[in-house]
Amino acid sequence: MMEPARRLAVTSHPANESRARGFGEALSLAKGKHVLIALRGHPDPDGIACAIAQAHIGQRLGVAQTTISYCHELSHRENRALVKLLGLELRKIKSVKELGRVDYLALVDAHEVDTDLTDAADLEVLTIVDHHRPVSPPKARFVDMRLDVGATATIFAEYLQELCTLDPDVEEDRRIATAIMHGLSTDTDDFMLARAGDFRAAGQIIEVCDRDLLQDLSRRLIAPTAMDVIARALQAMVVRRNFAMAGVGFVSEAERDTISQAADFLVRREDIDTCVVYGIISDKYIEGSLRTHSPSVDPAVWLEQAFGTDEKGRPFGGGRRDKGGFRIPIGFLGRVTDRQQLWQLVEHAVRTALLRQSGEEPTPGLVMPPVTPS
Ligand SMILES: [Mn+2]
Repeated sequence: MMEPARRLAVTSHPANESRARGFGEALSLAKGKHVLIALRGHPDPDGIACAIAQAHIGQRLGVAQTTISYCHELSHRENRALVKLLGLELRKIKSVKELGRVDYLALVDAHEVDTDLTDAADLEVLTIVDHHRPVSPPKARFVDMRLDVGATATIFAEYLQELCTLDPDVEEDRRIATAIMHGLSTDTDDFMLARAGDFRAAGQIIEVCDRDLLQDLSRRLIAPTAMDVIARALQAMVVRRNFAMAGVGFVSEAERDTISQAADFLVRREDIDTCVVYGIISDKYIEGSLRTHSPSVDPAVWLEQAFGTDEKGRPFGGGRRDKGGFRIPIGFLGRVTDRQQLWQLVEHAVRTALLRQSGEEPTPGLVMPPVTPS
């Protein structure tokens, strides 16, 4: 019993110290050089936080310049808020050549260069720090891949601890700590999925965080388009016992994830445990999201029972634990020019399927609230 207790008191393990040292040694190779941290995909808080932590450590170790780049849209509202609140300068590039001379590449929260970033092939990858399972063996001077952490930010919290301890009295240090904490909490679903190492890292970093800024960052912003879809969902919502459903009409491809955001919102209603929000995406598909707290609803099974399978036997829907989604092509019907009529057809079919599945017989005269096609 004594052994675990004693181990808990130790804040850094020898193995971690040497990994931090290895990382520091690799960065020292770039003394006086220009390092490009190329974020992969749509940058998320974990990747962004790790990039600024690496830039900070690099600066301490004599790296002349660190550029943080990305090549896909900074899509999520929260990520734009993060960049804005932290006053970050991220460069959106398609080719490394846009940056002039770059000496080394570095990857954080990823182990491969984004396939959409061109002219990166000739550059040496200096460091790779990531927590995703590698598809191919990562190649770099220094590699730290850990599958037992919930966020790459956890690894950087350790590096910071070993290589340049953050000072709560320095504004810049507080911003970095706050970003790391935010990356940690978003990647671990607010610590629900966090592992021991993530909690240790959070414990180390919390005293340096700017609590006000952290609160601003975690205030989940809602895009106007999402709010609009949520409003439509509220207006159209039909509640039957503990089940709610809402058809939101036409939604563009770019705004498809507003449907799941609306479902996230509706399921919080006190008197229900399961909800489905659906709409027509780009006149091509009926798409919907299911959210449930019910112990008896398995989203994948529930959706398959409601909507069945396509001609190849693949279910239209899938899911896990407390969420699911479905997508049904509307094919030829998409050509209907009267959108109001098309929506009514879809609305009727989906409602009938959902009510049957939720154990209710559809009422013939079910009111269909008007839905403004967007
Ligand atoms: Mn991550």
